[in-house]
Amino acid sequence: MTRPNDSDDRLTETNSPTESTLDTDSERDPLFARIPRRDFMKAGAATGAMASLAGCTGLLGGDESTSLEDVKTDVKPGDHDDYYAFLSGGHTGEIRVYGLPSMRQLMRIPVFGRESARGYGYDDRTSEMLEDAGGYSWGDTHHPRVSQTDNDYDGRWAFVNDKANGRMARINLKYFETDAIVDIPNQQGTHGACCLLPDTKYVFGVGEFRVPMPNDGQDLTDPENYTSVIAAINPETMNVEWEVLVDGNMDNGDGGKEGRWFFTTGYNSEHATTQSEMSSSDTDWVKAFDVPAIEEAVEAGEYDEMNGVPVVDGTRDSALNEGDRPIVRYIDVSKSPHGVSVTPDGQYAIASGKLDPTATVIDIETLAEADDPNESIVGRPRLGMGPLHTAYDGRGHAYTTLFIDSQVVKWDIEAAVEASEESTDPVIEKIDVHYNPGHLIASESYTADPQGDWLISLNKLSKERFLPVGPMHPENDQLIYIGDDEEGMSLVKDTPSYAEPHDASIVSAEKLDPAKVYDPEDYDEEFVDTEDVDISREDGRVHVKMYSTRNEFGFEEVTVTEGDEVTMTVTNIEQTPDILHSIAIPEHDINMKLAPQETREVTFTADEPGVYWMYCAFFCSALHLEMRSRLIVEPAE
Ligand code: RUQ
Ligand code: CUA
Repeated sequence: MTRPNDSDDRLTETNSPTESTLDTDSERDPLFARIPRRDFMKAGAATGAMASLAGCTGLLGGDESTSLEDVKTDVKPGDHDDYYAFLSGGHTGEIRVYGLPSMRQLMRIPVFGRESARGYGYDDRTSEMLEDAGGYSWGDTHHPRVSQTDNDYDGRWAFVNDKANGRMARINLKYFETDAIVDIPNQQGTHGACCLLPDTKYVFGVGEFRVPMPNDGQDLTDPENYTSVIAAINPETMNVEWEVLVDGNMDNGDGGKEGRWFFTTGYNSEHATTQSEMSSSDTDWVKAFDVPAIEEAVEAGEYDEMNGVPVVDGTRDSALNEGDRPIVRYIDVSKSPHGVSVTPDGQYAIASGKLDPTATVIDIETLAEADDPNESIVGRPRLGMGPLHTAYDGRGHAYTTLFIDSQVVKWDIEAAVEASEESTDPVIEKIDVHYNPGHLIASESYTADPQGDWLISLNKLSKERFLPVGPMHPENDQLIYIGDDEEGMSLVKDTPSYAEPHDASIVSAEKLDPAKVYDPEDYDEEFVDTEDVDISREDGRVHVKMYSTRNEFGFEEVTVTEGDEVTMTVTNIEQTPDILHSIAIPEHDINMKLAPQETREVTFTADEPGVYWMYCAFFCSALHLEMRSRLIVEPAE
């Protein structure tokens, strides 16, 4: 198999650090003058109308500044929150669902690891899914992104990456459960996860770790042969449609709003393998992927197939980057940028400096025409130490976490475009957070119409803010009110959290419509009603079909023979929401959650003769403890 860039000079050339081509102020001023000023208020007015239609006190119009006294900050017992927040769980491999503004944890959704309360990874369907996706027992979730249609949340799915094993998962928001995982070929360390908008045509997995391609034991020691790719995943099928090979590695990503551009930050333009070498150059890149141009290249067969995926060469010197429509534009930014996010109006991509105290504002409209993509850099405000990620309120402000300063800085985007480079003038205010924030997210910040009221700062350290619980401290997710431009940002709540939220998406409650019970049409397992109970035996295989309901299983006992392969198909026939059962089988490492109208199936070998009380692990009624069935395993003759 040939490498996509086999004959490419890139393999022998030394990638000397690109010189910074940031223009001087005087050179750039004429360009600044050419940039059309976008009216940020437009989006705000639309949101305001929507909020009043919804009659929801928690939703601000994007252009309205509202005092904290006039908004709901406490959610009374029995009342509902205004928003869902989907927080990643980092190396717990899960997603957590919070309500906002209460910051109550409503649910946990296991994604990359088994989880016993749900029986996720215990029944046949979910354990096969985890097995097919590589069979790892954990993952590292960072960036939960919710699907959109027309740049607004459509309630279908959430997606999240696995940085540890190069995977992407899909969560079905009808059931709030993981329904697909793709093990991304040719990619290690899938970091950014984000959608191509306006309609979530692709979910992009952004490859952080550079490895030889194929990573099969060859080219181990020559880092020049290491590569990293972005992967375009079809959200419906979760197939990887194509990948693009790049110089340097990649980190975070975000999609433009108009279906053309996709942005990633990256460090290691040096192609190094040690930390000191990776930060030796003064600049790295934001890469802007021209998606339609890439699609054309794929159509035209201009790729090499690698592990079943068309891989397009987007390295700087590739033929596809030489014509008048390069497929990847490399924009020079200060070294080791971290987050990149597109403004709600789709005009700018803003990359945070991390090692540099500035953010880089890239004008997206000019990117297509610019001979030198560096000409599209239209602002570089000085924000503070350790800028990592940026979120938006829809009123023209950006909010950036300052990891080293332990602050969130609020700044004016247009002022940053007008100001000279490294000016602090665009900074409006800073608020202390506790401590060392990584990501932050504002309500609906990833859409075209952020709500502009709440922001969560996902702080890596809590230090002494909570009761001590041993050497491992909780992290601290702080809720900040950003809806009042006169009074400024207000810290409203501290929320201890278990390791380790990296990013979140905040979605208005009315945009999701989760099911209360399962629809049997939505799964392949056979629904077992009271009249369908059955035990069939054939050649050492036993198939038990039974139901569960308050307070019984379809069989009071099930007798099998040592060595039998047993499949149990179990339906919860309840119609009543919130009445869950499970079937837990002691000493067989089995527990299957059964929500109302849900059927699950589990297959195991009955290899130890004895009596095992299969029981229901959800406290479902007064006779819950009595809800059990006896599994009798008779010794083989
Ligand atoms: S990256 S804060 Cu995935 Cu910033 Cu963690
Ligand atoms: Cu069913 Cu407890």
